[in-house]
Amino acid sequence: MALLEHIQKENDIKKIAPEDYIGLAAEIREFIMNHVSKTGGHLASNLGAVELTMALHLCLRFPKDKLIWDVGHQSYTHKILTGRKDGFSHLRQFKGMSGFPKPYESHCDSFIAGHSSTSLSIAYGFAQARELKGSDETIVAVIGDGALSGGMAYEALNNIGQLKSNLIIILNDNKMSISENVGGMSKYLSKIRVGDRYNEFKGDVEQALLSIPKIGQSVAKTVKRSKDSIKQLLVPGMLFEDMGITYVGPVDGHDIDLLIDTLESARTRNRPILIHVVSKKGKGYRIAEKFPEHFHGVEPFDVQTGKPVKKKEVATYTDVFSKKLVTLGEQHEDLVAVTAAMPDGTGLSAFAKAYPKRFFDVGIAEEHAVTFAAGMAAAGLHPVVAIYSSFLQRAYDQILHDICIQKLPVILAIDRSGLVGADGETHQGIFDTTFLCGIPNLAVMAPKNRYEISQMLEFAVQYHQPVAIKYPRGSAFYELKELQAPIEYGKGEVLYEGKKVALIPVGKMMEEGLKVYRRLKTEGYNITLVNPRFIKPMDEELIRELAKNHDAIVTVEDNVYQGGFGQMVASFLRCNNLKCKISCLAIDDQFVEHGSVAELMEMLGIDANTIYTTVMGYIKKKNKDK
Ligand SMILES: Cc1ncc(C[n+]2csc(CCOP(=O)(O)OP(=O)(O)O)c2C)c(N)n1
Repeated sequence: MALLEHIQKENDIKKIAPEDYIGLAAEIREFIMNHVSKTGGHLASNLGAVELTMALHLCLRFPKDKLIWDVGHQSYTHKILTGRKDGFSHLRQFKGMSGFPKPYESHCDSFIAGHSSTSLSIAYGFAQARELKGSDETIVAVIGDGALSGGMAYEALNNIGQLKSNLIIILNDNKMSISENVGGMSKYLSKIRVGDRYNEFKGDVEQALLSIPKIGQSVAKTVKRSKDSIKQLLVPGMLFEDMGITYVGPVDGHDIDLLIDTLESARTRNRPILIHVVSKKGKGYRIAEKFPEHFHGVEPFDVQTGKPVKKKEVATYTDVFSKKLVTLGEQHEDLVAVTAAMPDGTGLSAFAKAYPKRFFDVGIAEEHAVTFAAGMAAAGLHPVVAIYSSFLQRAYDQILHDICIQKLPVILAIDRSGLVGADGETHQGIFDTTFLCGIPNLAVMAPKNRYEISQMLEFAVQYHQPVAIKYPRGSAFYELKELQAPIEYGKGEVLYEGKKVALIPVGKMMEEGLKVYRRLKTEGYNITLVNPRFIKPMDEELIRELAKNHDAIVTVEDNVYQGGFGQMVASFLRCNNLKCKISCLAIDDQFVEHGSVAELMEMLGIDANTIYTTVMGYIKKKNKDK
């Protein structure tokens, strides 16, 4: 790592001799491989963006210039070049370095990212601020071809075209989202990729004409005037140019010299420029180049074989959902499935394989996915939209306005609900109860274990109205198999009837709740354990009963307290003058950074120990009162 040793902070890369650039790129790749294979993280996108990031760092002045990453998962080289090499030994771990850009981590990170398709709006914001302040920083947004499938990117392009000053958009096109990219824009880009390099050609023609004595200049002028028609001939489509954004490219994303030249020249133009960079996802690691979708985000793996170090032990909730949906698809021909660029992550690829005509990947377009599903539902189909909880946040109005007002039969399968761990604050699914439960006509459920997610899906198919099933990342709880009472709309289930305290853990928190129930039992205390099943509508009759027969209710959830299940129960007790005491264990008003789920639960006070102490507090108090 001889060259990397010279890089301790931003701009140090400028001291590296140009003949060493290729060597430095190789060292960076090795560094990323070594660390990500141990800690896990985003691999393929980072390997593909090494030369591009180096070129950006060679041309930009940090921290003055602003580099805005879309999604931010490809920013590892940027972290290495801005003095954060040491952070990689604790990448994405509790209290360690984040896997995404964070301004509080470095003054070279301009903006927090994690969700897709935001970079162009942010860059436009920075550009307008620069104009108002009269400053002269260079502003660059790096957006992938996958992220360009998100609607916000087009909304921003629509504005950026009007800009009268410099703004550089790097379109890092590796032909992949997490899976193969989809849609018209993707096809459009592939056409450009195989087309001629328009910009070079334009320059050549002008130069050649100008060199003709006497008539050269006037012919060149005429040609310039008819620029558009020439472009129409040479560029297969002119979407960006027509929007007012100069298109440059395609440029080889692994040719540092060419990237530097292109960037330097783009910086001098007083207008928005889009540089179309073509790169290879997974570049330099053969297995990742071959299977980029498997190496997008990885757990620790063996570099030689590419296989995960830890064997997957039990089925995840996603696996169970995936399998059950295929079975239901066979019985219900109106069932269709929609993903927003996550066919593997959401487990919908199995459905896609079984019923290709009834499966739709819309790209990174959650808002569109939901409204598209609403359209299909209005036309008589029964769509299941599987989206991660944190990404569904951006489709709030679509759920409300397009599904729920009309009571359309759409099943929202909300994966990664609750704490997700290493991806951190942008990805924690800890707000879904809050943002969903205020919407009329929507039922919201959370399964206690792997058997119940299947039951809930069956229920949702029969129910034929708007319904959300939220379930967590990771292994599906397999205990309590014997308790499989049929699902009844709006009804919770009492798992074990006891005294004094009623413990109500929501969904995944049942794992912790059951531990506490069993521990207390061995200590001679018999409490009541309840599975709410429906967060909305809440089983008011059951809560009333529990309040009557217990001294205290303890709710537990991996959602924020504000607008959470506990707050709804507490408010119900209060509004109905029910005298039972209540403790709501939930996430206090905060964003939750990265760490393992177990560490985070402990930190947030929703783990078995905290539940035990809370319940014990009521048991002891009652004994003392006697
Ligand atoms: C709103 C949103 N939906 C989904 C995701 C999950 N996601 C992370 S990266 C990614 C693919 C991005 O593809 P691209 O922009 O081409 O970047 P690449 O990884 O290919 O470099 C997806 C779908 C996300 N981060 N944000």
